[in-house]
Amino acid sequence: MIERTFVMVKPDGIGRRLLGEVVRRYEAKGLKLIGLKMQVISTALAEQHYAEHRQKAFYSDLVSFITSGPSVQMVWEGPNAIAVIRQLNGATDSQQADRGTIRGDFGMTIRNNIVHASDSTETARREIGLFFDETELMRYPMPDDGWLGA
Ligand code: FUP
Repeated sequence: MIERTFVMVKPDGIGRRLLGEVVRRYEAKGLKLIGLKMQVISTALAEQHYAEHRQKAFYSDLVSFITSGPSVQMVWEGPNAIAVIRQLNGATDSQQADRGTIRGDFGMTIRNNIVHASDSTETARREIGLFFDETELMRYPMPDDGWLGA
């Protein structure tokens, strides 16, 4: 199934000049970029984004970190894009993540793990809606749309 998923390159990823590397890996895989913006996200937006973690001990540090500098928000589309991008990103804890994944190759800690991506279709819909208007998502053909089933 062709899915959309939400990705954020976090302030550590931007600060370490890894935006291009992340985008390159998703493009090389064959995924399609349909939305992109850069902002310092507000505390209110960060709290909404991470609402499921409100009760966790790491929550306030997580909100401080994600609002500490510019981050890049993106929407990517492709066959099973949600699972495919989470595979490319690797395990949440960078120190456990497999080599060859973004977090395994570049992440330093569980918090400083370079990138966020949605973990289900429901989360993807919610997160895309938090950061993008439908009019900001591009519809355009790719040469391989036909044989990918798009
Ligand atoms: P993920 O879906 O891989 O982004 O991971 P989670 O939803 O479990 O966690 C969200 C973010 O909280 C992670 F990206 C990093 C941060 N985190 C911590 O800082 N400490 C923890 O113990 C667990 C997660």
